[in-house]
This record gives sequence, structure tokens and C-alpha cells, in this order.
Amino acid sequence: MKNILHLVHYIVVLFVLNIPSIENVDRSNFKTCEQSGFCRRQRKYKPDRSSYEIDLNTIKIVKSGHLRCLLLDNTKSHVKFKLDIFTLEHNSLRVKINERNPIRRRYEVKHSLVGEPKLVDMNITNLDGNQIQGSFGKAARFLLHVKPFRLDLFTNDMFVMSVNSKHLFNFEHYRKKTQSNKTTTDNDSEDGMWEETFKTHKDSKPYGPSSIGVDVNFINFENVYGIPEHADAFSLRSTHDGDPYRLYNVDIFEYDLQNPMALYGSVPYMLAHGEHATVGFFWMNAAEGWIDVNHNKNLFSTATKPITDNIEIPEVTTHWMFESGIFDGFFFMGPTPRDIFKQYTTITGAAPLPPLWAIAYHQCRWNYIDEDDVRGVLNGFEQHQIPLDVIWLDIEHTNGKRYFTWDLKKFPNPEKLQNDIAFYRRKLVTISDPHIKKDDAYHIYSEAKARGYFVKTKDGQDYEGSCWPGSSMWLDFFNPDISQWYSQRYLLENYKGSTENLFLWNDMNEPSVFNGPEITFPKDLVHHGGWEDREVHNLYGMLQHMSTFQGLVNRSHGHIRPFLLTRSFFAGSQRTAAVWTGDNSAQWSHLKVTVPMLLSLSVTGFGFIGADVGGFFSNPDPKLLVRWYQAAAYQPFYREHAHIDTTRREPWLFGNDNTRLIRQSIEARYTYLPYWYTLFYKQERQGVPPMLPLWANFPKDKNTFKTEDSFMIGNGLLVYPVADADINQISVYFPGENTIWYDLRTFNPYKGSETVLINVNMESIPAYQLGGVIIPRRLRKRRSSMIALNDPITLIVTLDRYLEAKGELYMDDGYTYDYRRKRQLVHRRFIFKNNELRSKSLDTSSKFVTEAWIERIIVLGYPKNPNKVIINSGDKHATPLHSYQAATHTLVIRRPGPLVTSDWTLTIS
Ligand code: NBV
Repeated sequence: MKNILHLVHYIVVLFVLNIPSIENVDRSNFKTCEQSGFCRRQRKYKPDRSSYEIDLNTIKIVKSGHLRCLLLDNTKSHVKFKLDIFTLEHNSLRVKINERNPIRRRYEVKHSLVGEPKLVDMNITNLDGNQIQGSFGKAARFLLHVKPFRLDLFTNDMFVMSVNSKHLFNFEHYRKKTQSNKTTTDNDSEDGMWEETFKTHKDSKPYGPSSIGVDVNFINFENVYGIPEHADAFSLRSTHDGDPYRLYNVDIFEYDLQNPMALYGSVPYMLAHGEHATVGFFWMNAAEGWIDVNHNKNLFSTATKPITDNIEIPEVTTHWMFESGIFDGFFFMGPTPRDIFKQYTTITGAAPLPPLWAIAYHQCRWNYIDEDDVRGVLNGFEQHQIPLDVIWLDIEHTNGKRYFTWDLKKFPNPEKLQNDIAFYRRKLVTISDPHIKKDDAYHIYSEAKARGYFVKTKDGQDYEGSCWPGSSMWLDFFNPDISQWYSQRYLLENYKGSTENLFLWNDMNEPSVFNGPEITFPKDLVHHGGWEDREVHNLYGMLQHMSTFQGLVNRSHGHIRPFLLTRSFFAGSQRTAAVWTGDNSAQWSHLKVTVPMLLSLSVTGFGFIGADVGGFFSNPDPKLLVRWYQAAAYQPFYREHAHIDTTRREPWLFGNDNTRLIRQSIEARYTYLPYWYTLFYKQERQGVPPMLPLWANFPKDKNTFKTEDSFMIGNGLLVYPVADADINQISVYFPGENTIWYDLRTFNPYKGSETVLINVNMESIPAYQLGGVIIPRRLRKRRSSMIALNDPITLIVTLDRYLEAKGELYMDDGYTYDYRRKRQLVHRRFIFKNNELRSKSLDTSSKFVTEAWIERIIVLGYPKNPNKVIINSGDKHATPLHSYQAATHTLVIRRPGPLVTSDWTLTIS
């Protein structure tokens, strides 16, 4: 009955607000490139030769690592641009181009940067009057062509990237509106420059055109990746027969797949990978963007490499178009995948280690209706013996969508509820959206209103739009005082009914505005500092969640690690929030697309990512649900979530068999938590995301460059989710030459570089461990991750063809910052070599004390039954029991016994 009431309420909301039906995406709500003035203009711009030139006389070295010169547009000789080149640590280069004397200041993004990028020396040589060469870093080099302007980039003497070699650099300088350019239709070149209407919305464009376009080309590459968020292929497709990929944070109802349409978040960062190198280009710009991709073959000449033998070289040409801002491009020279991860996260920051419980299993629904419902769900997990760490409350838990409040009829005692949830060290997450209900009696609204904290219209009024609560306003997070005030709303004394056991979810933060153009802010809204939304749009969601994060850190005086999920994001969001792929659908195709979508996020710095298990919209059939649970057990953020209209979908509602299969998937996830946690720690330290494309581990294996039906977790696990109904075989490609892969259920080994047909039934989650790797697991069954914190560890050792393997284990208290502040951590390295397995510390200053011990060691690929196994730890020696299975070459050593914190050696003879 309650569900029906909710449904009715929802339909009424949709009707009253006149927002599109949830069942089909209304594409007409969103612009195509043709309908976006600047995209149309930039896409049309195709001169034979670029009119931009460097003024050689102006070149100067401002300081070591920083070259500056003027760039002239010789068709409009009065316009001059500043061009700055910075050589940065870790083989990276930054190039900024801005108007020299703009009549209006241009917006420069700062929030993506984790700090001021560090300069390194550049060695400049003037080659021949038309080219300046600069070398920097580890065998990296740039070549600046003077006439016309063009920039070529080399790594290890390989020509890898080129800017403006297709002559598409086109900087629309700010200009005064004159009589001749007032009209929008009479002059092609001024088409859409001063005003634009989309559906019923008029964009006033008070400052006229300001867009920038440029081509960035990846030479000798066939595949490029990144620029999330799109529900599309991992290796980006050519866009010549449709729209470019769009970057504009919007809320799309039931998004379509295989589509370059914009979604909730934007990361203007693209990588190219080939056998010889991995490189990247990040354009730090928060305005609306469009990117064309084309796969070509070309003949190349550069000063150092003339065209040789007329060989055609593959090239991916990309055309980037942003509505405003400056050109602020970072070029990452690789040359390896791991170098690229390091380089990008040196600039934008690495995702931090989440609390342990946050990488375990989450149960969510729009909505768990009241306290009894929540308790009932928790009981269900007990009764069916399914582990669980987090339960979530969506918007209906609030008093009329007034965030930071509770519907006290349904949740009369939220603190008690949280304390009860904490019994098994579980957590509660509540939602907090950025729209603020216009209601004088609502404390957040009245205080923000009185302080003038809302985003303004172009005429200086508080902007009002509609969202879930009806008439709403939006906080102007661009003002640091407002962000700080907002962050304080999360303090325990301000967020009544919250406890330290409650964590957060920021949704609708693109922001979603039901009656706004493209369901978001009008572009001519004005933020703090006088910036139009047009200039900063894609930052809004990030500013909200950064401020939420700060609130959570301050709530515990910097002691407890926050957890926070955001729907909208930008480059740098990874520093403070986990991201999910929003409102997907209960369809097999949506299960499949999770892999390319999550990989695109992974390679652009987002490690803590997931998709709604089961699909948000509509009801999955039980097979799909089970398969989704199985796939997501091996994806970083693991949460079931469903739309309010769907039937209930807790794991035990689909019959005993399906309950068992779902339980097995969640249990499998829990067994791997020590491995996941170690990988998340490595991500914080080295920028390597836990979920990886196959090529990140096998960069020379060409067969993996387009792979998007499988992925790896760390360097050790290969996962092939079953994402089709009714199949009993899947085709698995095992990457790498001379590798061995072990099926962990059958212990069967498979050879690398081969494709094998594998039989599957509903029990199967095809996952393989690479020979040469040691993976720590926890095999004891528990109710939550946090109560398993001191449980013993099993090491799975899979040997390579040299009978060697290595791995790592990271552990700490699972929830505080003591691992950073007090070195309360354990970080071990395990090495198997010459019939010996050793454990030694990777961090000698580590201080964490734990009772966790090594309970079992399973060695796969061990050639013979040993006579004896001895373990030495300090001055203790023991001979643990072992057993050997000749058929599968499996050696199991039982209860070897050392604490994970101690040094030990196991000798097999
Ligand atoms: O808050 C309600 C939902 C939420 O459950 C979902 O996860 C978000 O992506 N929210 C969107 C708003 C309504 C979507 C139809």
C-alpha cells in the first residue's frame, strides 16, 4: 500500500512539474551539436591553413620550466594571445593559451588541481627559425612550429601527439556587440553568437561568443579512451556520422546506450594507448564541451622524422570544442600505462583509501520507507546469512525533501536507528541534494536566503527553479564562504538526528532543474565572482560534494574517513567522492555497458565507481539480477539500488536458488576485501585504479586494446562477467604471452594469448588469477566487513612458469586517518621464489597491531608433493600440515600460523 502511495505521489510530481516520463529518454530535451551555436560554428571551421602564428620575437624563458610567447591571429591582426608552456615533473607538459588583453576576464579552473604543478627544467633549442625545440623529463620533447602554430610531442623519440596539425585551432576572442553582428541569422559566421533559443529557453549570451576549438591528434595510435561520462564503448568510436561526444553535466532520464550524449559528469581527459606507448591529454575546462573523434591513416613529417618510405601511420584525430574558458592543456607523455596513471593523478589527485566498509556490500532503494522497513531489511540479511555493511535512505526519509531533516513519522528516532545499525558495525547513508526547498520555515532555506547564498539570475535575483521539493533554490558553492557554511550543515550539532555512523550521498547535483533548459541551470545564471554558469557549469556538482566531504572530515575533527557518493563529477572529484553511473535500467545491455563505462572512469582517475546492481529503472528478471550481482561483486563500488516504482528486490525475494546465488556473489566479494583494500591503498599512493582494462597490465597485447567485455582487478584477477541471458558458454581471451591463468573454482590452468570457450551455468562467475601473483583473501563468513577486521588471511599463490609469485597485503583499522597520521598500518610484501615464500614489511615505520594471522596458504601450479614444509617466524619454527593434489598441482598448507604483522619464511622441500 505504501508503495502504491509513493508511486501515486511520484506520478503527481512528474505531472505537476511537467517533467518527462521516466520510461523513455526524451532526446529532444537535450541539444545536438547542430543546436548548440558554438559547436555548430567550431565544427564548421575547416581552414586550409591555420591563421595562427607565433611571434618569434616575443619568446622568452620566464623562469626555468616556463616559456612564454605571443600567438597572433593573422586574419584578425589585432587579436593577440599569450601562449605559456610549462614543463612539469613526471614527464608532463602544460600549455596555456589565453587572450592577451581580453575585454572580459576568462575563467580558469583551479579546483581540479591537487596543488600547484611542479616545474622541471626545459632545454630549449631554436632549430631553424621556424621551430623551437624543448626537451624535458625522461626523454620527452616538444616541437613548437612557428608558422602556422603547431605543437608536436615526442616521447622516447616517438612522435605521439600533435596540436593544430589539422589547423582547427580557433579561439573566439571576446568582442563588443556592434550593429553589424547583432542579428543572429543574417551572417553565417556569427550564427548563434549573441543569443540562442532552445525549446522555450532563451540564452541571452550577454558577452557574445567565447568558444575555443582545437585539434589534438594521437599519432601512431588506433585507440583512444576516457572523456567520461558516456554510455558508450571503452575504445572511443569515430563520430563523423553523428554528434561529437558531449561533456555537459545533465540529468538524463533513462539514458540510451552506444551514444555520445552527455551524462551526469564530465572529465575532459583522453588517453591513447598502443603497443609502443600510452599518452594522455587533459584540457582543464569546465564549460560545455564537444569532442569529435576520427580514426585515420596519415603520412607524417616532422623536423626530426621526415616521411620515410611513404608509410601510412594510423592516427586518431580529435577535435575539442569548449564554449568558453581558456586553453589549459596537460600532456602526459607516459610512456607506460602506470606512468600515465601517476602523471594524471599528480595533477588532479589520487582517489584516497575509502573506509573498509565502503568497499563491501551496500543495500539501497528509493525508498526504505520507515524505521520498521529498515529493520526488516537488516533482519532479512541476518535470516538469509548474507553479509551487508551499509543500508541507504533516499529522498523520502526527509521531511518533504528538506535535506538535513527527517520525516519524523517514518523515522521518529534516527539516532537509535543508527545505533542499532551499528550493532554489526554497519552504517547508514542518507541522501542530500543541492536544491533547497523554498520555504521560510525551513532553516536551511531561511538562513541561506537571509545571507544571500543562492545562485543569481542574470538580473541579480535569486534563481528559482523546480525540483523534488517543488520551488527550490541552489546554493552558490563557488563562494568559499557558502561552501564552508554548507559543509558545517553536516556537523553533528547542525544535522539533527545524524551520528558518526551516518554517511552521505549527493544526488541531482549536475544540477538537475526540472524546468531548466536541458533540465539544468540556464547558462546565463551568475555565480560568485560574476562567472556565468556557461563558464563553470561542469564544476557545480564537484563543489557540492567537496564541501560535503569537508563537513564529514570536520565532523570528526579529522579523525574518521568520510564516505560520500556523488552523481555529478568533474576532473578532481575522485579526491573526495565515489561515483556511480546514475539511473541505468534493468536490461542486459545495461549490465554489459557497466564494464566500458566503469573502465572509462577508471582510466581517468576514478577508482571508486560502480553501477546500480539490478538496474535502477524497471524490474530485472531473476537471472539478470543474479548475473548483475555476480559481475558487480568484482567492481569497485557494490550497491543494489532501485527506482521507487519497481517491485522490492532484496536478495531473498527470488526463491531459494537465486538467494543462494546472490549470497555466493556477495560472499565472494567479502573474501576478496583484503585484496581490494590493498589495491585502494595503492591507488592512493600511486594513482593506479583497482579496476583496470586488460591493456594496463598487458600493454603490448594488441588483442586487448578494444576489450570491454572483461576487466582486471589489480594485476592479479581477470573477470569475464556473464552478461547475456541463456548462454552456456563464453569465449575467454587470456592476455599476455607466456602467462598462465588459474580458474579458482576448478584450479584448471589456461595458457596466455589463447581464447578458450568456457562452459558456464548460473553458478559461474568466470574469474581467473594470473600465475605469478599472490592474492590475500578472508575465507571466514561474517555479517560485515568491519567485524572481520582481525580475521585470519588465506594466501592464494598462483605460480608462473618460473614457479614464482608475488603480492601485497595492506591493513589498518578500516575507518580512521590513523594510517596516515600515526602510521597505524601493515603493508607486507609476499615473495614466492626457489620454493620459499617470504613475508616482509614494505613500510618499516608501520605500527598497526592486529591479531590477524595467516590461516592457510594455497599454492596452485606446484609441481610435486613436497616432503616437508617448515615455517620460520622470528625464533619460532613450525611444521604445518600440508596436502597435495597431484591432478591439479595444488598444495594446501594449513594453519601456518604467523601474525600478518610479522616477518616469516615458509620453506618447502
Ligand atoms: O532520489 C531519487 C533518485 C535516486 O534514487 C537515484 O539514484 C538518482 O540517480 N534520484 C536520481 C532522483 C529521481 C530519478 C528518477
